Amino acid sequence: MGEEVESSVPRTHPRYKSLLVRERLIKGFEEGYVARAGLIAHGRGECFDYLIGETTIEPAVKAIEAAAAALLLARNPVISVNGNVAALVPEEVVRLADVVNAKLEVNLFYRTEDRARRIAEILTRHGAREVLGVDDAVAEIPELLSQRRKVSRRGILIADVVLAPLEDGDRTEALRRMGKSVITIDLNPLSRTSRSATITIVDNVVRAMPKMVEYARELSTYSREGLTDILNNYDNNETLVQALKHIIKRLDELSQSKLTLF
Ligand code: PTJ
Repeated sequence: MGEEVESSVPRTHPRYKSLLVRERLIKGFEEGYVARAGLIAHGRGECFDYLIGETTIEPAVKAIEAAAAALLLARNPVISVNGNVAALVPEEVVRLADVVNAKLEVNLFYRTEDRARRIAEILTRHGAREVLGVDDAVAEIPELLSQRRKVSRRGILIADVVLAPLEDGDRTEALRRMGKSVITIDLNPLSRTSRSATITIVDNVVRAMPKMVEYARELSTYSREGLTDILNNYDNNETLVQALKHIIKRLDELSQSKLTLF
């Protein structure tokens, strides 16, 4: 995760880690680069994380592996960065871009030029050599009305694989219609994004991103055939089914007092 934030939360608090993540987003909001709706989106994510058990489940590990393979195989991979991602995992997105040789592009649902510039500055501070999507977001994704339609000609417009954590369903569908593979990270296995992405990692971005870097490093030693095998054996529908089954089983066990919550 990014730089430490000043926190009034005592380290002994049982939900210390989760509260620190919240504070990081609040700080990003106060600094003007996390959208107001980003705070709400995070609350929705937290709710699903509770149901999942705040851990990286097996279907997510499979999706992370497939995602790393897809990024390594891509001709023009792009990592799309919004306000929440910049607040929570700036260092990891820069590292991942390095390992898989991807471009970094700021792409915002609630776009303002000020927010885009601030996010690019954060990525640069964490070591990014180039950040697209600020002054060069002059191309448009067809049939998309939100501000997310504004993309770089050298980035998302020509990408074959786009990693877009915490994405919205409309853009995922629009990118798929353009023939691109979309990898998303979304704690909600029922969201339109989760359902329409090529690869859905049902996990918290703060756990999934460091794991993606790890897997990408390991898989970067594989042959193209080895990576293609991983990708061909991946089934996104099955991943979503398994994530839902995990939640059902967990809630069933909790409701019979077979598990403790934390
Ligand atoms: O920075 P901007 O302007 O691009 O805006 C970003 C937000 C996130 C506000 C915007 O994309 C948005 O409104 O997203 P949604 O439609 O609320 O979707 C966010 C999805 O991410 C929801 O399904 C949440 O459950 C999920 N989510 C929230 N926090 C996390 C998460 N998934 C993984 N890790 C999280 N920490």
